[in-house]
Amino acid sequence: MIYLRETILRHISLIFLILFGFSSKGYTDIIKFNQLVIEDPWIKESPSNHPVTGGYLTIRNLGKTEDILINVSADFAMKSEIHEMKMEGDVMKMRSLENGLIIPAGGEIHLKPGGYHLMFIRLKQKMTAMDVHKITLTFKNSGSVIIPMPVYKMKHKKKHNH
Ligand SMILES: [Cu+2]
Repeated sequence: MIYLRETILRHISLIFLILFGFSSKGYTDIIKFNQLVIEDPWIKESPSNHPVTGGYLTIRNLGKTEDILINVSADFAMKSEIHEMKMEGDVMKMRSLENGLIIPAGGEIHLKPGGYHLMFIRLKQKMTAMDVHKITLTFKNSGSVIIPMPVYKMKHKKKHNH
């Protein structure tokens, strides 16, 4: 009888461990969406009253046809855009990609600091490290997907454990 109770307790604590293991993270950093795989999304922490910040992620296209990221929206910003960095003379400038960002068939695009990025403009709230925000990405062929994006500090280096 005692043995049985211990076994049950052990099972219950194992279940708690599993639940806690999942809920302590609260989000996943790999999102499969149709033929696309979205990895390591994150938003850069913003200092107080800073009006803008960047969002970063990797988008892989496992399909045989290209797709285009045509829109991004976030309820914590008045406006969200897809940006590229470009040298103009010897000055690095960023500009909005009005026609979207092509994700080539079988290819992958990295949105990262200093390169392509999501731009969240006129923030309605401070982006605080470890908060998780939901944003909507819209692709021309695959449609819209809502993804969780955790906030990290500028120099955050994501460790891969997969
Ligand atoms: Cu930008």
